[in-house]
Amino acid sequence: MTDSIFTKIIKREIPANIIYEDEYVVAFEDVNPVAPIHILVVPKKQIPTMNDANEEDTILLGKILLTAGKLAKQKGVSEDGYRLVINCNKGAGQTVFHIHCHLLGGRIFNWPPG
Ligand code: DGP
Repeated sequence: MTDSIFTKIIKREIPANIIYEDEYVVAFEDVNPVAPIHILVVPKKQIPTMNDANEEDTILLGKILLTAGKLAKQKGVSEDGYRLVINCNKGAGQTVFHIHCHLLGGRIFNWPPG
């Protein structure tokens, strides 16, 4: 598998505003923000889509969500509310084929999404 753009960010081969890192995940600001807070939480393991995740990724998937929740608190949006989004495949708008969770906050979000 060739390195995704996110793996290149994780390896510091291309720049990003990295705000969190541990042994499982990296979080950085989205280059194209659609909300005042728009952070991507990305597993270090390069899994292309949610369709490719399996039982062995259970802890990793939990780490992604827990990290997003902690960052929401840290960024001060946890009480007002925030949205976590994982797009799977082109029909859902996925453009980078390395699983990632969008943390969106700082504005009102409609439901259902467009
Ligand atoms: P998705 O559509 O769910 O695959 O979201 C991909 C997001 O990744 C999109 O909001 C823009 C962001 N993105 C793409 N390339 C880069 C990059 O090189 N750096 C950063 N920081 N974000 C990127």
